[in-house]
Amino acid sequence: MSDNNNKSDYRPWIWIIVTSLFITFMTVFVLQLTKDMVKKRAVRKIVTVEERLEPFGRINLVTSEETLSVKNIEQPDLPEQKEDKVLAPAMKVELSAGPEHTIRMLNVGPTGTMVFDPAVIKVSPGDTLNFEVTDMAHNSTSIANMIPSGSEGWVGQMNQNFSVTLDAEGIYVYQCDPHLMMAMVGIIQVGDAVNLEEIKKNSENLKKNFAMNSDRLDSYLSQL
Ligand SMILES: [Cu+2]
Repeated sequence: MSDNNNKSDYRPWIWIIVTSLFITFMTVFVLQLTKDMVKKRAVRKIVTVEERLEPFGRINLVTSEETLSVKNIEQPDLPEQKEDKVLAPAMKVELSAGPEHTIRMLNVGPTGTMVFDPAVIKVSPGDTLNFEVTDMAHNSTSIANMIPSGSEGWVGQMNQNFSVTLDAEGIYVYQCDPHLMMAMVGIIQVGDAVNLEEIKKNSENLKKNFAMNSDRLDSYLSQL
């Protein structure tokens, strides 16, 4: 009798343990299922242009003996990026009227993402170019071997409007330092394109810095 009593004393405990195990198992199962669903949703989430194009990397201008060369420093692995659409067949750029011209720095512009606008401009010797930081995190720096010989070029500070007056005739190619990898470059032609051949030659080297929009510079040059 006492044996039977002892046995029946254990029964509720066995049930409690079995039930607890079952509840634990079900909870883990449901949690895992929810996690998977959330994961699948996150993958499907649409990534905005801004999220894709957050500034990354860092470009420094390094002075060598005679020329400045452009180098990438600590270039991170790039996320998969969509290329901008290839531009329509190039229209030749017209001479801009007046002694002053504004070039805006944009995250999204008429010719793509991370662009100067206008990206290609033709002006007269002695004209002034006003760089305007319409969007943040941009600057404009001339590229040493891609401006007319004898010209000093310029180095614009980040997030600051500034002006440059260009007297020497020829083509000036400039870049936005943080977005060179995305081919954020621009071209100013002052008077005649006397250094076009040299610019075309040196553009091959510059293009090595582009991780995307690699045809952008050629497209700009074809407008001259
Ligand atoms: Cu920029």
